[in-house]
Amino acid sequence: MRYIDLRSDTVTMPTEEMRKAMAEAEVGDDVYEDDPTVNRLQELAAEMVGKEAALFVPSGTFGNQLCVLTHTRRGDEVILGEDCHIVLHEVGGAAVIAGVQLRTLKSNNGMLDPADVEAAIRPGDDIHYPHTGLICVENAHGLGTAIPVDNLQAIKKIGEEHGIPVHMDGARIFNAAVALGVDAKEIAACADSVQFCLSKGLAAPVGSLVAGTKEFIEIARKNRKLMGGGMRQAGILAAAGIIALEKMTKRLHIDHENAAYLADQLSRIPGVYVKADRLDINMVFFEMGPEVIPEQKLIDHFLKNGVKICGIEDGEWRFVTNVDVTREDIDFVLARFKECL
Ligand code: TLP
Repeated sequence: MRYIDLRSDTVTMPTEEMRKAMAEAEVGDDVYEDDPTVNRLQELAAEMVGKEAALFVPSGTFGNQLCVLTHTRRGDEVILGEDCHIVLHEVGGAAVIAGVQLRTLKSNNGMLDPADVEAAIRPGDDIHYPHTGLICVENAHGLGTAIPVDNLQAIKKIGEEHGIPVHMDGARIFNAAVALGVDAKEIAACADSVQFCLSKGLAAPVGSLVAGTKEFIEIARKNRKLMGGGMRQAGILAAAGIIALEKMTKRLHIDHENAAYLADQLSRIPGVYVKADRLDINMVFFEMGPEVIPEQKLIDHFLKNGVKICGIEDGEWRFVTNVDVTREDIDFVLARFKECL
């Protein structure tokens, strides 16, 4: 049975072209740096975000944690937003893997105030303080927003002034680029390292990239091995990733348009409160009390009709559009939603 899956953009299936490229991929042992397809993916990835080098890693979580580990020393403090993926959805990995503590800041729909970032940097002259080792930003933000480049530039400048590197969780950097109308390079230039995913809206089955200077990537390569992420004949996966970067980045605007359409239609339903200020990418967030439709009733009704959604998180529903969801699918979803009222 075909499902319309709005749980995330991680649920997309590889395209026919990807499956063919995977079957035919030339491969080698990537731990020896011998896999020509991985090498090609890494070169393309570095070029697309304007960095010297890139490294293929198993997932976005892996890429973020690898960068935290590579930038910091045990006991360091990392400054980042309280609602970012590294804090909320990475199982506390930064404490386990890098042994760092997270100093969370309030965000405005994902955007940090540069003044707050600067104020959170620990002075170096007090024996009690941890060392501030890293600042992390996220773009596009998981709250559904694209963070403006000037905000990121201001944070990068503060990092430079204090000798603190900036890592960007750019899981959806190409969505952010579309939303902001800029090249992904411009966004990535606001960070020393960037992680971005092939397996979100870009439809590749597995994988993320970490990009930065050659020197940073060489240290990250060793740390990737330490973390168990040396992947041998990974060209099978990289082949899909190349198509993800070359082709699928060009169609993300369709997912954004579909999300805007879905949001507009949902907002017309009494009792549904769409988060209109967080509609920059392919995500629609809304609140709806149980008196309108109880949570489990909506989930069950959708599932019975071939639509998958996640339950409420932090008081909000999230519907995510992706390459496998058409405009007709959205009309179908809206019709099922209304009949559930
Ligand atoms: N996000 C997933 C869930 O983990 C919440 C989703 O469905 O949105 N950074 C950001 C901003 C992300 O949204 C995600 C995945 C990751 C990192 C982690 O990527 P993976 O799932 O590849 O580890």
